[in-house]
Amino acid sequence: MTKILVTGALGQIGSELTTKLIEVYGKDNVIATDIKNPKDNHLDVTYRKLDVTDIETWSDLIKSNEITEVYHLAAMLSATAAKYPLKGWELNTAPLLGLLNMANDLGIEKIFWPSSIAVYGRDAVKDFTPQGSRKNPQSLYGIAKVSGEGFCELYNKEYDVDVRSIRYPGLISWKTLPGGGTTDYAVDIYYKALEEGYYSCFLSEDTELPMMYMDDAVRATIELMQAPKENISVHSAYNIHGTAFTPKQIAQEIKKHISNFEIEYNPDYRQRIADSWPHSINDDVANRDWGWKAEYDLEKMTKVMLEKLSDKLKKPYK
Ligand code: NAD
Ligand code: AKB
Repeated sequence: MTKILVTGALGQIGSELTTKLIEVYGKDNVIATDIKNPKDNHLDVTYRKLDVTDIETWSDLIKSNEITEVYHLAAMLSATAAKYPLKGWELNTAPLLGLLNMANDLGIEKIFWPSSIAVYGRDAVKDFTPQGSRKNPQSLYGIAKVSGEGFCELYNKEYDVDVRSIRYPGLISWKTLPGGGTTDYAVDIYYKALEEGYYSCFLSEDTELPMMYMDDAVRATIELMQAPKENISVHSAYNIHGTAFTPKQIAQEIKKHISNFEIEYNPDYRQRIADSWPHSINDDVANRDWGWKAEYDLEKMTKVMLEKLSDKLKKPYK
């Protein structure tokens, strides 16, 4: 019997991934946790307040609920981690190491932990970055993700912990707002296009970054976790490709639906982080090992984002 615990469940990915896990494994087999108070829980499932830096409470929760799979999503994203490096480092590294360290003793059969395209830095191949391209990130967040990937590889090789990971690109969704990332502009822009018809973008017009629609990201996560163990050849984290575009290209796509939409470019501190990341990702290895293939490109995603957000915000645009 699979019993799942999700950390950071009220965040951008957690909100949608937890809902999908409930659909796949049943409401009685999923526990959502986050540092937020129970009154902020919007998920229809058992919720426990948990700070993942408190390993003892985390371990008690896993033990008492006979948890077999942990999806560890709690983290600080790149832009916030650039502002609070010490806190970012502590949250993004030690809890993962703590979880891997207690996995075998607590009978955890599988762990999912997300990495990021931020592991690549200055010396990586920029276009369709291959799985094995050089990882010397220039952001604190990227350095923490490279360390996390190292922990996963170590605990898999030395202690046979079944931990699986994906290097998510920037994720785009309409249900929950992103929190403190460099790719957040690609969500904000849809809100502002509908609400104000204008967007001031914090990245320059030609900054190309790898991106993915949330439905693809959630599906990738479930497919990786359900893949047979013997198919998994990467124990650091898999590259996955969704789409890739610049602020100018997404603005042009939005203008096809909202013709008077206007954008200006006012790059800030996040530009340096974005400049150090790949433009697009090669995911041949994920495709070979567990059949990964994205379904959403910029055109299809823009159509869905505008339709869903227009309903949510009650801002008709047609
Ligand atoms: P998010 O910021 O939206 O959510 C993180 C959640 O963690 C929040 O709900 C927050 O309350 C919670 N949290 C913060 N500190 C905590 C603590 N000490 N204990 C428990 N919970 C705590 O982030 P997200 O976008 O959902 O990202 C989830 C994971 O995916 C992270 O590891 C992130 O690095 C990774 N990732 C995200 C993206 C993206 O575009 N969203 C891309 C690449 C990788
Ligand atoms: C961020 O911008 O920090 C995230 C990521 C790509 O890891 N969206």
